[in-house]
Amino acid sequence: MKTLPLLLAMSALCFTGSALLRAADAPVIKQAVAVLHPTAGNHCHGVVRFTQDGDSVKVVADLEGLTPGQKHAFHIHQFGDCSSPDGMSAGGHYNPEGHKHGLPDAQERHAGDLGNVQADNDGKAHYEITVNNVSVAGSMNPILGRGVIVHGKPDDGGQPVGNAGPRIGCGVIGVGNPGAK
Ligand SMILES: [Cu+2]
Ligand SMILES: [Zn+2]
Repeated sequence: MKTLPLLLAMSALCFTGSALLRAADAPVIKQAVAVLHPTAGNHCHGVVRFTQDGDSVKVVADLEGLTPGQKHAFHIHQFGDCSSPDGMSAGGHYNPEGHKHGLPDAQERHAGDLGNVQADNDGKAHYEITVNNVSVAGSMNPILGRGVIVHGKPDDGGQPVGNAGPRIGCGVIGVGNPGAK
């Protein structure tokens, strides 16, 4: 009676095959979005989009309610938690690799260190940066579910977190809708 072992072997093969297929067919999340809302007493709001392109992530931010003519620190923070009125619930800078803080041109920096946005005279900012030290939802420093914070002051690159002052805007990074504009 050799049917049973054969059946077992066949079902094992089928199982392995379908598991492999499932891994290969799993939809890869390439777009993420964070909608920022002001923390208590502030006015910062806007939309930040993240797009995976190969090993890089392009970040495009459109923000309002900033201090006219001023730079504002712009970071990914550890937690996608904007529940506290001052934004402190988002935790520290997203830093899974245990680096020191830095501006984007520094070789050593936190994964979440996205530098500064520059507000125009109307308190609006458009900012684009492409980084290769995070992924949207890949194995390298995935950002999905983390927080985005805009600060009241510029990030000067100093330790430990850039002297960026209070948190004026907070958003959670979610799965983006590729069809949204
Ligand atoms: Cu920050
Ligand atoms: Zn940092």
